[in-house]
Amino acid sequence: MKPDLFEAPDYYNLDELLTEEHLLVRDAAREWVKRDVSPIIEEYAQRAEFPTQIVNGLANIGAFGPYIPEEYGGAGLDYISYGLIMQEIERGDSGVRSTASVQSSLVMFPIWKYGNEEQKMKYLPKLASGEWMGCFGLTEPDHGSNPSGMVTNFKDKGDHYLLNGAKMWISNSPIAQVAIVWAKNEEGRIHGLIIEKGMDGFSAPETHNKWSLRASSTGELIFDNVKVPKENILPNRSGLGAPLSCLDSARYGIAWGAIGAAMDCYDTALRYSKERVQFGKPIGGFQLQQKKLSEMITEITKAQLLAWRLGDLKNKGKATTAQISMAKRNNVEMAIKIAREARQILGGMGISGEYSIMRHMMNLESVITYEGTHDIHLLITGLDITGLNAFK
Ligand code: TGC
Ligand code: FAD
Repeated sequence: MKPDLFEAPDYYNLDELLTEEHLLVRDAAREWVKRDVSPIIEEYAQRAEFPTQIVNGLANIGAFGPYIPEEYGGAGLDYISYGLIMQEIERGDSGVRSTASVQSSLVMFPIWKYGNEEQKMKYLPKLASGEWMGCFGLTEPDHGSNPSGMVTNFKDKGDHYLLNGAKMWISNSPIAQVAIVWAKNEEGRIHGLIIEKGMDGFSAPETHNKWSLRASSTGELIFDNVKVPKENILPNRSGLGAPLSCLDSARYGIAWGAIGAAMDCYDTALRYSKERVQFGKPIGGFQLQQKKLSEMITEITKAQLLAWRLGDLKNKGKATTAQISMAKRNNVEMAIKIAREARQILGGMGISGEYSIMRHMMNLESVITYEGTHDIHLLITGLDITGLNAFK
């Protein structure tokens, strides 16, 4: 892979909206990605392998639980810092950002928000340091966009719960020591259970043959009469709203992360367009290529503004689910379109692993589907503005 020459675009001087702490956090993540992710990521993606050696680095830059209080091992940062970290990591690779999103928003967040003090002290510091990895099991083979129909269930057996069912498409599951699993009790009420690797009847086989997020480990979660200690239930919230609130936090991070992937594609294409000569001049001098590049920087700038304002609202506790949906949907689509255009600017070289663009493009095909598909987010906006529910 070519050396990482990334220069971040900031067309509207948005750095002026960031605090000194935001800039420090962002720059540390940026440097780490340049040093420890860019040189190795293409090779791991080609081999379809998660680079486990980057886990410590992710912990060191605060990517595991950026907004979790320091007393639980988190970084105690605000939501704009969290977003900036996700942006920088996804600039390197969406699969690496996935690992961080899941650990922070889908594993640490529910334990922090819905767990008791013993659970927080037992799990959060280990997850923050990367000593343990976690995963989040909501999606099932027959219930993706409609998780309320889930069939994974647990029965009260007196001194323990008995868990049965299966989850699929679970990021990090093959490498995780801990799984937050959403399952129905005998009354059909959804609860979160903390499942640990090694429990009898629990397995997490890896999913192979992905063309997307190849450097991220994805798998299933299979529960065959798993005896779950009663202290492993998350006591402080039940119902579908519990997992959906975790998704709010992860979708927020993706809205920022996708900007990173787009910035990397734009920056690569811009540099290439100034160096690649055809018909006696750099291709960046042709109007058709300038149109592509100008539209890219315009869309990136709009996405940056959307993310910043969303972060501002989130810091004030005012960001709504529908606002988060809009930003996730817009920014991922923006990134995928930019990846496609950037690939064309590189001509044949665009499909080569020498450059990051094709990897970003393939990764973004998952990002536009997971954490709520593009269509589902449109319908969340539709419900919010009309008051009419297209899901019922
Ligand atoms: P609905 O009737 O709307 O809601 C059910 C209950 O939940 C409450 N609620 C929320 N609570 C907190 N936060 C939110 N964001 C909430 N949204 C809804 C709601 O008030 C209600 O409460 P109550 O008390 O009345 O019961 O639910 P629905 O069944 O109609 O579904 C709505 C829909 C379709 C929007 C939702 O199911 C949905 O978002 N579906 C998409 C599923 C999804 O995004 N799955 C993601 C799986 S995880 C993943 O992809 C990880 S990828 C990780 C990575 O690698 O980065
Ligand atoms: P479906 O729900 O079957 O949707 C198929 C199509 O139908 C989509 O285009 C959808 O938009 C459309 N559709 C569905 N319902 C409607 C409707 N009401 N109106 C209009 N159109 C509709 N899940 C987890 O729980 N944890 C994870 O860690 C996780 N990681 C993932 C990692 C990867 C790489 C991938 C690909 C997925 C991951 N997922 C995870 C699952 C992901 O959240 C689901 O794939 C996603 O929610 C969509 O579900 P589905 O694939 O079953 O598609």
